[in-house]
Amino acid sequence: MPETTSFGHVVALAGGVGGAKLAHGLAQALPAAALTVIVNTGDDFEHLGLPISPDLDTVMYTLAGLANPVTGWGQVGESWNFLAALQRLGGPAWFQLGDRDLATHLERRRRLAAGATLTQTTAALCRALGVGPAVLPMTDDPLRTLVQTDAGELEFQEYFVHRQCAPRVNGFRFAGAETAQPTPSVLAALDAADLIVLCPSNPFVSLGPILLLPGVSTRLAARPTLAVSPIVGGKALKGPAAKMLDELGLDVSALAVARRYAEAGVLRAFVLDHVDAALVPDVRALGLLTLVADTVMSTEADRARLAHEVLAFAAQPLVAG
Ligand code: FO1
Repeated sequence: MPETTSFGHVVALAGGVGGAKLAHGLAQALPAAALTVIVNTGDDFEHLGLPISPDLDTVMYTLAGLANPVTGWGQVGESWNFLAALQRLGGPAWFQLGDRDLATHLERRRRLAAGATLTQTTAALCRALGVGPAVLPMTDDPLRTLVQTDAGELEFQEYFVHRQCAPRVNGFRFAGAETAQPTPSVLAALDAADLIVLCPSNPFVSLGPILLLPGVSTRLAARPTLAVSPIVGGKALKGPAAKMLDELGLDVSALAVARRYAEAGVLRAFVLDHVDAALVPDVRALGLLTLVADTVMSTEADRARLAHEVLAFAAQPLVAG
């Protein structure tokens, strides 16, 4: 039974697997109607003629209790007949689409082709899978993350999955950012938020695209907003965040992430792991409140525990203060 809290509404901003885990913890700690998860769509791409929204699906499967516990993406108990058959035909198998997952992409395509927006499509898929909290794509417009590397400018999934993050990164470009708008539901959720949580997602490619949408950063700056570090002990728990920080000439530390958000003016508080407790004075010097917690979410219980700790912390200095 979710515990009621003093929060009217919590909005979480999430990208891939780490973000989905904290969103799941928040979903365990809050009534479903009190949580909205805004999700990055910069990683979306078309593959085999299908619209793939990896971060939306990772959040949706995680909140539905269907996520593959080993990879964090895709579904648990997946079978791979489609992929094997595709490979036999000489088709591209570098992006692994399981049989169950394939149904998600086909159904998404059917709904989009019938004229539904990505927001409406995501809501329908989430409803069908029993996901309680609102899961919102950051935009219904095309916005695509391009990774600028020593091997040229690469589409995100080409960089991330096909080349396994091997090329050296020197920047990012967000194609479509000039025109992409956050959806009205995203802006309404942010306007109604009593607390905004930046989940432990990659600050460049997972949360970066959400923050650059018009009106998002100003709303974050005007609300109680905190971030949970995706870097623990100088390492990313998952994904290329640490490698990107290093290749961009930044410190590979939780402090560098706090600094990035603080410089963007979007943050009041930062949550860092016990192993990084020595960084607290430097994070405070950025003008941020700090919470030191066990931020590593190895089990489902860890997700709920961290969510409860974050909510309890935020109830004091960020909302009442
Ligand atoms: N990540 C991989 O590392 N390899 C894959 O083959 C892969 C397939 C895949 C299929 C569907 C989906 O929703 C996600 C998938 N991911 C895969 C994860 C995904 O590409 C990344 O986690 C995100 O884009 C980064 O947040």
